[in-house]
Amino acid sequence: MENRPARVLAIHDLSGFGRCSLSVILPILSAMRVQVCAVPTAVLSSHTGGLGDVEIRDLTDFITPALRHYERLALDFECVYTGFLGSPDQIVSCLSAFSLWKKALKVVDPVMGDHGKPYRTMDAGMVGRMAELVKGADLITPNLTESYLLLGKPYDFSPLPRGTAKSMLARLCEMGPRCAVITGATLVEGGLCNLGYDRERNSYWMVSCDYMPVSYPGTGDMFASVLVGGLLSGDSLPIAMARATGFLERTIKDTFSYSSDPRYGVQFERDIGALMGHGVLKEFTLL
Ligand code: PXL
Repeated sequence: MENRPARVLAIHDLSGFGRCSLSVILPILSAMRVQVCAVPTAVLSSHTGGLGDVEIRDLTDFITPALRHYERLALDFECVYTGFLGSPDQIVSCLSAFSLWKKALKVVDPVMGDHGKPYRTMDAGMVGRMAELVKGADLITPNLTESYLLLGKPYDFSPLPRGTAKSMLARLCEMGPRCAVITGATLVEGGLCNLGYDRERNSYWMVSCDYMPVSYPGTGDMFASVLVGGLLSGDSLPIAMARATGFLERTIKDTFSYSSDPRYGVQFERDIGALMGHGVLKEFTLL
């Protein structure tokens, strides 16, 4: 019997500075006793969120040959986890990873935008291709902006009534995945929270958190990584959501207290030990 930690194939970019994508996914999942096999889709000197001219090397032609290598090695992955993708070809490679590792938990973080706006690299064509990837996923983790993009609806800045939030979750799951988690939603009835839905159980969940008047890049990557780590360690969906929300709330508050440059990301290094024990679990409730 092969006794080893759970193994994740992580297809994301590597941004050197600014604490996002593989720079946070690798340490977080390792701290949660999960092995990460990183397939970088591009290497960037930093994230693209306001740090000036970024050096970028696209690695689209690396992804499929790397997957073939893992196939030759007959490697098993318990999870395939995709994030920021720069071109339709990269999405095709992610789809081939899904068909190579059919039994893996397929997690798609459909990174496309934030604060009501798509990122510069996201045109309508890419949004359509991302929807194809979402179709093949078991779990998706869009923020509110990405949820509206996937649903083809204009962004609405007003707080969501509970019923609207539930129908958005249900419609995201009608696109294909069994589970959807919408991050950073503001509810009329309950402030800032993360919302989840499991289509097979028809259960809706929410985890609330304190709002800080600041926005850091990479928080979606950090949230989805803790969520994946929790699920691979046996957490239920609401418990994994509570674990991820608790860790993000703790690290965001700590970072805000140091008044660092928000573009430098969340200072999770001091708190990462919390992921090795029982974590910073929040309360979860039914939505
Ligand atoms: O965290 C999302 C993300 C991933 N990768 C790159 C980014 C961003 C967000 O700005 O710029 C390169």
